[in-house]
Amino acid sequence: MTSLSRRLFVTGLSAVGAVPLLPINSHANGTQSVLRATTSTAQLTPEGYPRTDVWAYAQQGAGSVPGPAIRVKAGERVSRTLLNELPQPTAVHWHGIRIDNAMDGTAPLTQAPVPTGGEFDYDFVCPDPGTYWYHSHNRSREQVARGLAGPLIVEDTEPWLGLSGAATRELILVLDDWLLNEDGSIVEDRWDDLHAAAHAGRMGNTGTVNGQSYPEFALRPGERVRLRMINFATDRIMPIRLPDLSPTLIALDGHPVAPRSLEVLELAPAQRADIVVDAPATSPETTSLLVDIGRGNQVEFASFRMEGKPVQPSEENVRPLPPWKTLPKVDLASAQNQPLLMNGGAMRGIDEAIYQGETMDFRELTSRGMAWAFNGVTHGMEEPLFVARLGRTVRMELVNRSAFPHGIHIHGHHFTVLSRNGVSAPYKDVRDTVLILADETVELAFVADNPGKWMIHCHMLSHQATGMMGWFEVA
Ligand SMILES: [Cu+2]
Repeated sequence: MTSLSRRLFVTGLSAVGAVPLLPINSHANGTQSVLRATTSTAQLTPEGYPRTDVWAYAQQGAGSVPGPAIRVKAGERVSRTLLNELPQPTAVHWHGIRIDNAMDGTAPLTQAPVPTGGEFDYDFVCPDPGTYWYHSHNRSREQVARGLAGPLIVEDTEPWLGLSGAATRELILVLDDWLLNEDGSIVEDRWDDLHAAAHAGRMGNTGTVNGQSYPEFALRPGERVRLRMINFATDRIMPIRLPDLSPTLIALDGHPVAPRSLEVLELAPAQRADIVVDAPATSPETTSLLVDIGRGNQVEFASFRMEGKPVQPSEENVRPLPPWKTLPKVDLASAQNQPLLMNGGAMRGIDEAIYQGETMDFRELTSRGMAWAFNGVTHGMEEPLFVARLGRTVRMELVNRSAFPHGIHIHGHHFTVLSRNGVSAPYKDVRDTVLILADETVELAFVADNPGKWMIHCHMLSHQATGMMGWFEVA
């Protein structure tokens, strides 16, 4: 038996046979809690339909989708030992946390993937309050689609909830999109579907909120509630409507914004928004969370029922969240300019790009399973896109020459969106993931204040897997 086949055999054995024997409580008496990545089932379809086999995170008991909500206060540490009980190597990325590079979970750039039966100690500070999430960052197109993601909530150290104009309570709403067969199982034979990846990505056929089909949330008439909304979908952009709830945006990707009302909230994969809603005091009794699934087709993902003792509606303007005091100010006058050209995909393709050191035309690239490029390099993991000196402001012009939108995520930093198509952005939102439409140019800036190797990639995970990824170094 060769070592490779023996390894596969052992891997297969541990995946099905040895998992219950893993010392899952070995850390229970220490200070480090455990986060298991494991197999589980979930009722993603309505009650009465079969349960779905998923991969899921667990802290105690069975794995769940979404994974258990991890909550800390700003400035506190998250400490979890990842135990991999999956049949594949994995790693956990803590999306949006301005984290110590070694803890960023981006295999293989910042750590080796954790093999089946292996473990890895994650231990890091969460400096900034807000709504975040954690998810697999190894084979993430498949592993996130199988369910490996959970909310990470960093609470402010200053009070907000319950103050005048603020909400009186909060709900986490995780929106997701699953591609299921009729028997409720996840479609497994299309993980490397290049046709989908060269278009808008792997689109699901089943929407869930907090892992359920069409859940109903109770609101008291007149009450003001904070919704922490997260898009867990691998590829689907979700334009969200909350009719009758007068939504007011208060934060994007964790960072506060000056409160502003909005009609449609567009959440790209991985993006978060904190919204304040005012439940109607009298009518209607029910309302919906609607997602536009294309061509103006509004689908109800969840509903809200007004019930219980009415609350005196708040007459006050929505109270802003306390500002972050942790982000260095960008210095555009001395900025390092870094263009990022995005191209590829169906309809337009690429004349040529470098893949694994070889220049190829689009046909050759697609024969290798690649379809996208940054700055003429596809799946560019060999060399950094750029190197920035620690503390330097980086100004990036992201140019989308493809026929599809992309949600670009920069690891380890939050950036300010300066302009779109040359027009100064009215709000100067601070984000970690920005949606760039076809033929759009977005200019952003951040202070490269976090040393290490940081990924920059499209968070349409089908695009990432087929070439739209790279990294930069801060040193
Ligand atoms: Cu993309």
